[in-house]
Amino acid sequence: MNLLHYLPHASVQSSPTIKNTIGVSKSFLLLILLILFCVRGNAQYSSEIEPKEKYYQVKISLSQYGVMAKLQMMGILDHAKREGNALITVFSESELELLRKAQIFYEIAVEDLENYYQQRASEELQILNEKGSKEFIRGTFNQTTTQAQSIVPKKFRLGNVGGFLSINDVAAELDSMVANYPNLISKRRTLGSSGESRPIWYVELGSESSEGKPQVLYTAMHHAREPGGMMALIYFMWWLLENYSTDPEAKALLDSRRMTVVPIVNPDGYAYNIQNSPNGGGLWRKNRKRNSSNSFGVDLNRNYGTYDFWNSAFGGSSTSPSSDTYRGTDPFSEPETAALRDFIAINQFKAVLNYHTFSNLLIYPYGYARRETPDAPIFREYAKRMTEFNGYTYGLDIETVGYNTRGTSDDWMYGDSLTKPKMIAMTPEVGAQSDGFWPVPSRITGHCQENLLPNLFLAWAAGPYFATSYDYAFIPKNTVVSLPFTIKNIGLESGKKVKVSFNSDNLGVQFLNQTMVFDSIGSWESIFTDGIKVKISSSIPDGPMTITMNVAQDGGYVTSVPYSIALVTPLSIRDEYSQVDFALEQNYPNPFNPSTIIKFSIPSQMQVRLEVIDVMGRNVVTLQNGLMRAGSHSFTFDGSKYGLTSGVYFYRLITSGFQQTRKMMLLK
Ligand code: 0X9
Ligand code: ZN
Repeated sequence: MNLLHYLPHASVQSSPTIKNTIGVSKSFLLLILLILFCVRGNAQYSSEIEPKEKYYQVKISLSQYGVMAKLQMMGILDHAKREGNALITVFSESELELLRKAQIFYEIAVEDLENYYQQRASEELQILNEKGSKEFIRGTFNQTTTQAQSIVPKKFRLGNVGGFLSINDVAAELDSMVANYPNLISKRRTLGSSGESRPIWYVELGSESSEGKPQVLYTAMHHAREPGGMMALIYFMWWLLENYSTDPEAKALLDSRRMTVVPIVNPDGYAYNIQNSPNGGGLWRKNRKRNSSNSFGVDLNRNYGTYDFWNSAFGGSSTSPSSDTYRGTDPFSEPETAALRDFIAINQFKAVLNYHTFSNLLIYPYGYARRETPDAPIFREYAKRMTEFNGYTYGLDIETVGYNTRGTSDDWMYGDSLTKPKMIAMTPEVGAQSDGFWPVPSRITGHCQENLLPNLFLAWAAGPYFATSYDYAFIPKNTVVSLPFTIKNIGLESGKKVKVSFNSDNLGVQFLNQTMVFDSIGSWESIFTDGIKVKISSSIPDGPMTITMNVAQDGGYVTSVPYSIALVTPLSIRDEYSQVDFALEQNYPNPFNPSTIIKFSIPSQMQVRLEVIDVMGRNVVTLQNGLMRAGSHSFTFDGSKYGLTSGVYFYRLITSGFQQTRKMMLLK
């Protein structure tokens, strides 16, 4: 990487204008203009005539009566952040005009945001160049789970647009991936053309054996001023490719998933920004469609169908062509969104991430309404896992960005189940509030790193993917006990022959059976079992200890989770005269409705825990947890108290000398 590349151009060359062409006759000029106009082919797209928009960071006081509702209905919010009783957001000059018309008062926080970004980046580049430090530019971010995940791919590089790769750079990167790893990535292909006839590229990652395997889609740059998402995807691709031969996770993913990447959905807007601001900082958001009213651009993330989403009564996009969130004349009126729609129709994507920047968020549908989807449990679970390490805030639009949005990619990709299969669609917003649209170069790599795990996770989730859980238990030594656990397929496809195994490198741990194979576990199905039997030698001291639970995922990748237990010495002095032994009886009646009796006996006074759990292994109620006298005991379990549905439940007795689980059935 050559740091000189990052130096801002010494002087920005001004393009030749009519003024420079002194001495040429007027009619000749007109002719040239006419030719230029026709050669362009598409009169709807023309960037020459329009004066460049100016962008401001604006502060709007929310103490103005009804201002939030007004803004929402105008649909012009795109990057709003609440700070105390004010809203900080980015508006163009045209949008400030709309605010004035609507009599909304605002304060200007940053006068020329584009200039602010450029200054900031060039100052850092200046320092970096003096220091000659490469490491700094690469940034560091180590909140990843595996060793391999924490290492920046060798081939990953920054570009010249304020540290971001240009359109040509992206093409070169994709082609270089293909040249280096021809068996792991398809050639750079085109899924459609932009309004100004630029190709919208995609590549497909996956080894030969991934043919026909679950498909997942990644896109970036619906918005021209948000190159951070594109960088995160280029980084992700290099990571997979470079680690295929050494890292089991990279290998398993490339062998068992098909990952399609569309790095630049809106090439016209990005080209426009690069043309106007070659060193980064350009703030154009939309595509470059010439609207009939002589303004430019449609917000591609407000232009998706269905009609009902696009036209939602809750607002969330603008009908003013000059607004940055202009929705266009119809759903899919734009060639870029139409191309993605058609591309999705001929594929079978299970899940998708549509990258945006910024605010450290992970957003899921619906955007058009203030409510979650029927798949809220899936979205929540995924978002929770995907943000576990990067700490992004997740939720609905209104819970994250704070406004609702209509006509977004996610609502259509998820919610239109008539024209294509349902996709689990989410939007990461990369980078902190202070990074803004054009983070300084030293921050870019960190942003890519912090989104690697979410990218990997979603690829896993597109197929079968298993998570295990258990309840922390105390178990006696020198006794055969069963280890209860739950295995849940949190992936979007069912899995076959799923192997779970336990191991410990402690010689005092003796497994009677170490492995269980589950023939088939459907998507989102979970199975509770206590089928693993273990005996722990009394030579191991009392206290907490960990054994490892391993799940063989798709492609042979093994995920391991620690299973923690507390070891206790079984009561050695049994009450010699005790008439009773340990026993947990079958409940009566069974099946039951709504209540049943659970009886057990213990030979001496001891700590006892008796609990009811559901098939997912979740605790329904702990009926007893404490010291009890020797003899038999009986508890009534009343299912109606816990709002239970009909089905199988378990009750479990755990004491320092004995442990057993039994099944019972609630039949309503
Ligand atoms: O407003 C947008 O389009 C996105 N924010 S941005 O600042 N990058 O423009 C957020 C849209 C997210 N909505 C859903 N994915 N539902
Ligand atoms: Zn965006």
